[in-house]
Amino acid sequence: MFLFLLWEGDRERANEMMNRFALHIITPDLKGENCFKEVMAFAEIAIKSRSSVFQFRNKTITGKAFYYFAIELKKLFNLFNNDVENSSVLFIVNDRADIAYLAGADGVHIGDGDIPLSSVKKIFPRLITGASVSNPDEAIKAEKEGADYVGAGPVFSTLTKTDAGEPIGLDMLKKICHSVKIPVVAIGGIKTGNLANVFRAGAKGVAIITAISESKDPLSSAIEMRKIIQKLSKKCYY
Ligand code: TZP
Ligand code: MG
Repeated sequence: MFLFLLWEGDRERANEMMNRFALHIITPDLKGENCFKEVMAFAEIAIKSRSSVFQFRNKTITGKAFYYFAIELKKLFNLFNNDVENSSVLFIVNDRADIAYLAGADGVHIGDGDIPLSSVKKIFPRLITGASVSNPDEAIKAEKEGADYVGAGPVFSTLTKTDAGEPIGLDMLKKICHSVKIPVVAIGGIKTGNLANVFRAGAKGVAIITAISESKDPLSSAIEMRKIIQKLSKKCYY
């Protein structure tokens, strides 16, 4: 009986982990006068599709605008997360740990050009911290320095991040997944058609921009992705 309860507990924890990082919806580099509305619409898609993570990313607006958008996004997530039992969307800010902290976001996602992971963890220990990696060495280093998850990519070719380098491919993704215990989230060129291969390689989640931003019906696309991922993740765990 005790053993059974233990196993049930493990399964619940595995499920929780799986859902926590399973589907990240990331904003594209929106700009112009409708930018704010479009960012909020993206957040609503993450909420309505019951995605796990909404990541606010924008390389084009000022730090001040980024800060104010993050504050407004936090208000939206507060409203939603107070409303819904047992389900919430993690709010993660790209690049800026300071803004993530000031806005009260759940976490920050950092890459090579940002405040180093070890400093983020020291100064902002409360923030869930993700780090971008493209090989096992980087993933192992990020795990040692306290990353909660790594974003691995670009797995496939993408037009979104022109400086992302050559696609790492599924074999490298698999190596990264084997190299660390923290969840690996695949990014770059992820579509409904390659989800199965990505999860088979060991990813615990995916992060998407184009699959939503270029969709004719972004909400339906996000829901479809989430449903496929739910099925795939179950296959991986049971
Ligand atoms: N990092 C690697 S690829 C990428 C980022 C932020 C962009 C997302 O890719 P896509 O193909 O638009 O979903
Ligand atoms: Mg960055």
